Amino acid sequence: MAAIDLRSDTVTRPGAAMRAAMAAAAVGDDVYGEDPTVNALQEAAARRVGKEAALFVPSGTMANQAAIRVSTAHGDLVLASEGAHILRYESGAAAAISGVQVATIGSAGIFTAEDVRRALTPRDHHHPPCTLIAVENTHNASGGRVFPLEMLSAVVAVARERGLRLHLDGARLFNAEIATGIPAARWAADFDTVAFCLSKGLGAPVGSLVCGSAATVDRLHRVRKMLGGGMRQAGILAAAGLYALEHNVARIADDHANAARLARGLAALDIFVDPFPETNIVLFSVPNDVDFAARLRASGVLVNTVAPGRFRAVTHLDVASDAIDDALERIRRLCG
Ligand code: TLP
Repeated sequence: MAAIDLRSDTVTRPGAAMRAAMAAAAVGDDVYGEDPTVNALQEAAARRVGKEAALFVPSGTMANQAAIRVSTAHGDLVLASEGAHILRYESGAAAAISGVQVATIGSAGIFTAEDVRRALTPRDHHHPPCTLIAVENTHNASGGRVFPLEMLSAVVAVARERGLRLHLDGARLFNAEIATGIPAARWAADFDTVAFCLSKGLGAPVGSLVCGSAATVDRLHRVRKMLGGGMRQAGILAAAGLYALEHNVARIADDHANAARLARGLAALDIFVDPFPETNIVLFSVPNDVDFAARLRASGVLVNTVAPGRFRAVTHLDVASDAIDDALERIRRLCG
């Protein structure tokens, strides 16, 4: 019985065509800036999100943390969403690497301009200066929610008024593009730094891009080196990323359809799904059953526990709609 792995969209394995692109990649030493495939990926990524330049880094965490590092000074305040990945799941890096204090605002992954205004510190010596707002779109911990564009524009207006910088954790930026029809470049337009991952919905094995002005990317480059993220013949990995950007964006619509299919199927089994997924992440609850994920694993369906009795299932390139039906059947047998 093959396992159906819904723990994350990070679990995908490169298929034959992606592996062929990797095998054929022209490479060089990227620390010297001489890897033609890395350079091509960086140019393609910058174009795709409408920025001057981009930098290839090993992970979404490094992309976010390098961005925070270049936009803040030690002792600054960063505003982010409730449940923000940069705060919750990056091993304390914002404090450890940038020495910043992160305060969360709003609820369920989104916040208003008013939330920002209320959180802004007075300019006196008691308070940390607020220098950066971080937006996560789509928002992982709130079930792949899309940050509404109008709300974002109002947040951007406050940031401009107060001279704050803006970072977009767009680990799943292309999920937002596909869910809304609003291009990634429009979502990214007002941000000083934009991170997106190749190794989630796009199905590449490794890597993220962090994008911005040429001057910002130059500073990011130094931070990447400092963090040990300078890679050598990384074109082998970049080739997978180029392949993913070309072939795996439009198909994200299938992941969203599968997430909706899973959510409907769970609801039909009287399992509480909340919120209904906007993209590829399904959050559901089986109250008083803390062992549900372990029992489900024994029947060959893998999900993550996000809180006691609350679970996350993520759809991706390696699960087709019949695997969703199969997972639902295994869950039905477990619950029945
Ligand atoms: N998220 C992972 C886990 O860390 C929770 C997952 O399985 O969803 N930003 C966001 C919004 C993310 O969801 C993630 C990864 C990252 C950044 C970090 O990316 P990596 O894992 O490449 O460092």
